[in-house]
Amino acid sequence: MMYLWNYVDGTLKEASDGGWFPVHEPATGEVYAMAPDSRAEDIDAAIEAALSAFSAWSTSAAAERSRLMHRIADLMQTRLEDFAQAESRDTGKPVWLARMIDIPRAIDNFRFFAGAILHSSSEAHQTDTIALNYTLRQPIGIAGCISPWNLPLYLFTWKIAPALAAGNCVVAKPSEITPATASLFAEICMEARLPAGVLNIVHGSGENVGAAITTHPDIAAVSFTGGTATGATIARNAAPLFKKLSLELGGKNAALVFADCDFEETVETVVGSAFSNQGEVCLCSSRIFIERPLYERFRDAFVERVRELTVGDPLDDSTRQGALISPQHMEKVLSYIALAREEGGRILCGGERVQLEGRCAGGAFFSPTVIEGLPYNCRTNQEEIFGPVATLLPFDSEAEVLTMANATRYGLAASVWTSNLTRAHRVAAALQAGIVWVNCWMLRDLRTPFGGMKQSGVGREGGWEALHFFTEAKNVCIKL
Ligand code: TXE
Repeated sequence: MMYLWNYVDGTLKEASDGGWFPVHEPATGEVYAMAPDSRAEDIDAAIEAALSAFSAWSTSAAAERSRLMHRIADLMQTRLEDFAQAESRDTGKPVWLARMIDIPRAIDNFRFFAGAILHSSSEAHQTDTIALNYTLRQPIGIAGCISPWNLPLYLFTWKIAPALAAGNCVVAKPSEITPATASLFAEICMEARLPAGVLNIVHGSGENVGAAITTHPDIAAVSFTGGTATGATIARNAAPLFKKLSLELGGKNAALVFADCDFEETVETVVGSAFSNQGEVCLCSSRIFIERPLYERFRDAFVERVRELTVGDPLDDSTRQGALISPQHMEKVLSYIALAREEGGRILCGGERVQLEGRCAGGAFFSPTVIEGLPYNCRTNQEEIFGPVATLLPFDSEAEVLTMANATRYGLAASVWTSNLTRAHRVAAALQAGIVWVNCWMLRDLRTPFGGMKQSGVGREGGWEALHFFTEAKNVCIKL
C-alpha cells in the first residue's frame, strides 16, 4: 500500500488526527493508496506556515521566483513518466493521454507564469499637468487553490503557478479522488528547495479541508475549479469574508456544425471534443448541432468514428477510452442514459457499461454514447453529464441554432464549424460562452482569458487575468 502525505511548512506530514482515506484506481476498482484525511487544524497549520513565509516570498525578486519555478518545471520534466503513470492510475485516463497532454501542460503552466512575471507591467495615468497616477500590483497574501479530479495536475498547477509567480503563498487542496500527482509534486518542490511554507498541500474532503480553506479569515483569495453546486457553496461561504473569488464551473458545451464545414476535419475533431478523457472535461462538446442538409451524412460518419474508440486498460497504448472516475460516477452517467430514453432519445451507439477481463474486470468502463431525437430543452440537453455522452440535433437556420445553443444555464465553451468567415465572426460574437473555438477545439494559448459566463463561473484565469486576480491593484496618486 502506498502512503501519500500532506506538504506543510516544507515537510511531509500526516493529518493532525492521524486519519487516512483510501484512494481507488478506477480501472481496477481496487484501493491502491492511503491519503491523509486532514481537518481544519491542518489548514490552520498550513496557513500559519504560509503567513510566516509570506514576507520573504512576497518581497523576493521576481527573477528569483521565476528561477525556482523553472527549476520545479525542469524536475517535473525529469519525472514526466512517473507523473503520467500516477495520473493515469488515479483517474482512469489512458496513460498516453497523461503523457502527451496532462503532464506536459502542467509543466508548461509553471514555465509560462515563470516567464510572465518577468514581463508584467502596470499602468500609469497622467491627470493633465496636475498629477501622476501609477498602479502598484501587490501580492494579495495567502491564496487558497481547490481543484477537481478530471485533470488533476493540469488544473492544480494552473492555479498554483500564477499565485506563486505573483508573490503569494498558497494553501492548496487537490481533489480527494485524485491526490497522487499533487503528492509527487510536493516531492519536486522539496527537491527544488522551494522555501518552507510558500506552498502547502493539504489532502482531504471538500467538507473538511475545502470548507476550512474557503472560510478561513486569513485566506485572501480562492481559486476553485469544480462542479457548479460546489461553486455556489463556496461563493456563499466566502462572500461574507469578502474574499476574491475565481470560479471555474461546469459546462454544457455546444458544437455548431454548418453544412459548409470541412467535413472530414470536423467529424474527426468533434469526436475528439466530445469524448476526450472519457468526456470528463468541462470543455467537452456534449450538444452537437448539425445543419439539416448535412445531418444524416455527419451523423453516420460520426457514429462510425465513435464506434472505433476502443474502451480498454488505460495502460494500453491502443486504448482511446479509459475508465470513468468511479462506479458512482458511472451510475450517474447510466441514469442520464435512462433519462434520455424516457425523453424520447434514440441511442445510436454505446449507452452501457463495458465489462473488461483480467486486471480491469472491476473497473468503471463505459461505451461512448451518441443519442439523437431529443429536443434542445430536455434535461438530457440541459444538465452536465460529464461523461462520454453526446447528443446530435439538426438545425435549419443560424438564428435557430443560436437560440438552442444559448438556451442553457451554462456558458463555458462552444465551437463553430464553417468555411464562411463572416458567419464565423457573427456566430462567435452571439454565442453565450467564455471561449469560442472556430474550426478547432482545445487549441489553447495560455495568454488568453479562460473561463465561463452564466453558471459556468465567475472571473477569468490565464495570462494577465490570472496575475491580476492574484494581486491587489493599488493606485498611487502624486500631485505634480
Ligand atoms: O466536484 P466537486 P466533483 C462537475 C461535474 C461533476 C461534478 C461533481 O459535473 O460530475 O462537478 O464533481 C472540493 N468547499 N465537474 O464531485 O465536488 C472537492 O474536494 C470547498 C466540473 O469532483 O465540485 C474537490 O477538491 N471545496 C469540473 C473540488 O472541490 C469543496 C471538474 C471539486 O469537487 C467543497 C470536475 C466545499 N464545500 C467536476 N466541496 C470542471 N468544470 O472542470 C467539495 N470541494
